[in-house]
Amino acid sequence: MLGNSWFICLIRPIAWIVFLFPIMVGFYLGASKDTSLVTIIFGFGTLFFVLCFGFSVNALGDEDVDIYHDGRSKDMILSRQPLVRGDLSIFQVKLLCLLFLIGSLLCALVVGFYFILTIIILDVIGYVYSLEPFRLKKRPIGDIMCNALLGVFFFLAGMTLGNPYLNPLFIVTVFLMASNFYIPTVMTDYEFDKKAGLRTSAIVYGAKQLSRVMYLLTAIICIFGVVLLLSVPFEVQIIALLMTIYTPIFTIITKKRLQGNQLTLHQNWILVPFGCLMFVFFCLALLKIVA
Ligand code: GPP
Ligand code: MG
Repeated sequence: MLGNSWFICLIRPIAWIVFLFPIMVGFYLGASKDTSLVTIIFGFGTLFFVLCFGFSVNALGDEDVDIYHDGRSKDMILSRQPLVRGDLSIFQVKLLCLLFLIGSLLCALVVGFYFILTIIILDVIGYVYSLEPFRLKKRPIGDIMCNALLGVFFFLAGMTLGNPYLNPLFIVTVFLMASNFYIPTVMTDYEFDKKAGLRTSAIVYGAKQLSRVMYLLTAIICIFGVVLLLSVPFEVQIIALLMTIYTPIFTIITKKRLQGNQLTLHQNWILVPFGCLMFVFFCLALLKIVA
């Protein structure tokens, strides 16, 4: 069955939704009549390889943690990853990672300079987040920073497929939003990461501190959202409005589902809204291109 194939379990396309959302928002903002079909095909081809690379190196680095996972709050039961089950050897996964990396760089060459730059940065963050000697996912703050930067650079990658709209306040808001949406995912991993002996932000600071950070981030995001609503073009206002409405809802739900240091939050609180919105923004981008 496709859903259980080793390839799908390695690359985890359902989990990509988290990153496809900022990509589509960026793609929508940058899209214009000048965006060519070749750019779209090679641009999305590149992003496919980057996502394959990021998730494969993550599987490579996380074998020690994934072995404990039972499916909670994730797109799949991670203990069924091909490396954990022995369907693939470490050498085979390393080889696939190398192919994905080369694929991402070659496809990006067709698109343009700024796009290549964002892709190199994304590949580097994917590597340092998951693999030793860096493995920033096991360092407090490092885990949040990497994911927040992934959110920003996936957004910029989507946008550099067309004409970049570089509003510093908007980019900072994307960064803060990505941080706010990542924090609960590190809280849901608390039990497995602790068993594996990792020192993530959730383990070092505890859920109470991180919830306070989420409240602070939410307040700042809402303030910036209102400033953006009052100062940016209509197409950016739509995004600012969505950010300002959904961020506090998400933060309150997270707080309600917290018991001690363990958060039980269904993955669909992120995957469903992000999945629907990414589809809407993709369609809106195509409309801008063909209209
Ligand atoms: C999942 O991380 C993987 C990533 C955030 C890396 C993606 C990188 C790219 C360049 C696409 P995780 O280990 O925190 O979560 P999980 O436990 O789901 O593997
Ligand atoms: Mg992992």
